[in-house]
Amino acid sequence: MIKDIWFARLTLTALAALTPPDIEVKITDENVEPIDFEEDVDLVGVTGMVMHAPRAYEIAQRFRQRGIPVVMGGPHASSLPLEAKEHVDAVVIGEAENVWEGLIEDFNGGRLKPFYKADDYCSMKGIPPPRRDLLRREAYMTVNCVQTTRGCPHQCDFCHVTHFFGKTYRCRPVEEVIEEVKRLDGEFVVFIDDNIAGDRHYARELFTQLKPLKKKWASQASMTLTRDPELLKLAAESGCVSLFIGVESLSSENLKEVNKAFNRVPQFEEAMKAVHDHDIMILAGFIFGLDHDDEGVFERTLRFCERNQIELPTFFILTPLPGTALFQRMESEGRLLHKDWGQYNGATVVFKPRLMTEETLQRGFNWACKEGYSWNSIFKRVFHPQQRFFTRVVSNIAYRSIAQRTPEGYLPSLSRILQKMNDTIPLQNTRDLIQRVGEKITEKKLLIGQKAADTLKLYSIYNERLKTLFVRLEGSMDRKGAKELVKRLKGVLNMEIQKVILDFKDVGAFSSEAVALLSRKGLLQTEEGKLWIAVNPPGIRD
Ligand code: B12
Ligand code: SF4
Repeated sequence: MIKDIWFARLTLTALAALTPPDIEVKITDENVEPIDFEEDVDLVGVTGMVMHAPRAYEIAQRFRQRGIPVVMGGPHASSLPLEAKEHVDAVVIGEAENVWEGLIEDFNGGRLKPFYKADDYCSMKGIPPPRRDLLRREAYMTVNCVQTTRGCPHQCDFCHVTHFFGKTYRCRPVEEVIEEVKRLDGEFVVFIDDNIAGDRHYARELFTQLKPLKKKWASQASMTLTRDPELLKLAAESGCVSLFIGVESLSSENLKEVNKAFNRVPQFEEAMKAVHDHDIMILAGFIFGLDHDDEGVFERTLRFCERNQIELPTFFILTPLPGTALFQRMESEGRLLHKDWGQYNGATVVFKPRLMTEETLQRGFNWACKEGYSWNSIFKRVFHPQQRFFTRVVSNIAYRSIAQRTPEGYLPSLSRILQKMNDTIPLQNTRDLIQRVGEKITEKKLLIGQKAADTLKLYSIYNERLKTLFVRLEGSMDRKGAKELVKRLKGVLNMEIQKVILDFKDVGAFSSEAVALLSRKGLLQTEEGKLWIAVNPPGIRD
């Protein structure tokens, strides 16, 4: 049987390990077993991410009805402690290491406080090994989950990690990690860090000391690791077999807007290749619905995954999690649809996207999940010469079984057209080009030096709400390029697009024939120094 739950979260096993040894602890992970609400217990602790909040409150209510006090901690309760407190007796805000023992003493003395928050982040030295013995081992692919660091040096607007851990990036002493890993059964370990290579020196030391243990491991890392050949090689030599990498978006504008510009789009293909060259499998995360995403994003992203043979693409719908900068922005812009936390699960639209409707985003996401794990797409992604072909196939089959539960989706009708509207047009004729300033250029070399180029690049983005296509042009335009542009525009104006705005600001040079053609078609106006024009139906003049 392929298990849905791949590995156990460390949360409750870590908490159990912090509990004084004379107290009996039982863990119930509702992902894999039902809760016994009649169980004879003195104190209940619940945890959960934002999407688990409604269920966590329900569980709390059931125990409190029996007079059993409930404590809640974890990402949701830490972001919204006042809300959580309405449902439980005490809330632990942030890490438990420095407060859990005190809380238990207070409980034993009958003076449980409403909130517990440590004055500082805990030391990573001497953290007791998690109580894996309390888990139903057979329910998980592995319980060998180990944490080596907490936090992340970056601060992406949509991510909860830096909000939770502050700007700290703390590392456990390498020898303690190694001791813990040595004691684990089996050869496979999951490092559940958010960014295992956030501190280069620490990662170097960790990987070096892992090498002799001959374990295989998986973890998460930011894209910066792909630009560090030495560290990547060391990771592979130390047993790294797969990495979850947050690629997030193929648009530099999107990445800049969410404070993730350290993901450099022009280097993505190279980055994926660098990881593959070390036989490391890639689980790549992509977010749909960012402010520069139009209807073309779903297909564009999936084709990128296929082209780069990304073994396990994972798609998420942008989700403003409470506590994040993204949440604040969306709330202040009035774009949150509701605060039904159960739907803040990364698979449901909970905000108003900028360039498409909620429905288009939801259906497009559903399409990408299903199509991404269609046999056709799996074949394109898994057949490559790197090692572990069998693992690639088996994990794709497992992901496919999850993806198939996604509701029906469809590829937005304009998707193909939008891809076409972004195809570069090569320059055919370099003679007779006139720079925008009016100077004639004859030398191609000069051309390139003068901001013109031997291609015409199109950056097209469609706003479904305004039914408007914005096309920014960059490079040089000869007659052939102008003709091709006219042809493509005629094609789009036949569709539901009502308006096209062309922006010629970045066209460094035009041929006189191109200017004549565009002017005749009513597409180019240069009056008042403006080099842009809006085209409205009935559209382009014949
Ligand atoms: C491993 C992991 C996963 C694994 C989970 C495996 C599993 N079987 O559940 C996988 C990869 C599957 C996963 C998936 C998802 N994850 Co995740 N995941 C993590 C990660 C990296 C580590 C979790 C962990 O074990 N931490 C180690 C323990 C020790 O820390 P902790 O849980 O925070 O617990 C400490 C305190 O919070 C506190 N505490 C916590 N609970 C309680 C309860 C009580 C009673 C008390 C007293 C204290 C307490 O005490 C602990 C010790 O200090 C965290 C990031 C992180 N660093 O925590 C993200 C994180 C939890 N995941 C997150 C998200 C969003 C998801 C997804 C929803 C992503 C998606 N859109 O699909 C899915 C949901 C999956 C699901 N169905 O539950 C977010 C949650 C944000 C939020 N505010 O809700 C986090 C914080 C990452 C992020 N980028 O923001 N995830
Ligand atoms: S790099 Fe990853 S873990 Fe770090 S802040 Fe950004 S999304 Fe979060």
